[in-house]
Amino acid sequence: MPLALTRAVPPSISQCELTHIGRHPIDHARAVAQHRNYERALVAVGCQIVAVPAAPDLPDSVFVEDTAVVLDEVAVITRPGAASRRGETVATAEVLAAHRALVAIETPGTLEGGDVLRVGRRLFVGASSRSNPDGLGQLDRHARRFGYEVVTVPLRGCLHLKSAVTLVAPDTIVVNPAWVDAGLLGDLHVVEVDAREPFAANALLVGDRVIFPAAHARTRDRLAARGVVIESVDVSELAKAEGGVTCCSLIVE
Ligand code: CIR
Repeated sequence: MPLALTRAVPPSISQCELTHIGRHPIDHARAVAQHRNYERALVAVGCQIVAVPAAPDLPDSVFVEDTAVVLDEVAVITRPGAASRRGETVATAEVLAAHRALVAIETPGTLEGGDVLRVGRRLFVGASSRSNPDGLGQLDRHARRFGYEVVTVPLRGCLHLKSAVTLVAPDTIVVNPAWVDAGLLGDLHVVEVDAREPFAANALLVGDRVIFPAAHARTRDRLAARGVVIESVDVSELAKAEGGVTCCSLIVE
């Protein structure tokens, strides 16, 4: 059974980092309720939840995905590009130490897990404002030992690679073509987001099911038409913090 590491929505979430969207009030209680439903969806797709101890004073700590890249053989603890997020990694490392050998991205490298998309033995890594060439180089050295190839992917206008593209089946991606060139990810089936739903390219594949935001109904219909089985979740409050469905968990297969 895969584990899903999650971390509570902190009361300080309104002070979160924002890069490409404007600031709107976040209802903490509503965000907590949505996060609980998200955890239920993780259980529904077969995960066992493991809680990373809460960090009330770290505004983005719910977005646990960014703190590590978990491979079958090793977990790479990141060094987030956002300085306000660097304190988040210690607790993730402590939890992951029970499940994987650990290595870490060291200064001056930066890397955030939201930039890393694994497709088989290839790790596509977004050249975002959060993940710098030194960080990508360190990931390459760590992952290469286990036979992974690291491929840098240019982005335009979005936070992370997984804002722009994610897997919805082992051979199929959902992509926002305005933010990334899907052709750079190799020979995969491509489902484009509806142009009115730019944030709909962030989907969380677990086993053969996909956790997907309820807000993006048009893209959801496109995915369903391709046979993708969807577990719908309302994550509207977390979206105001520029987070999506991959960001709120770290899946340990
Ligand atoms: C940030 O800007 O770091 C957070 N407010 C959102 C992080 C979202 N994480 C992700 O896409 N993996």
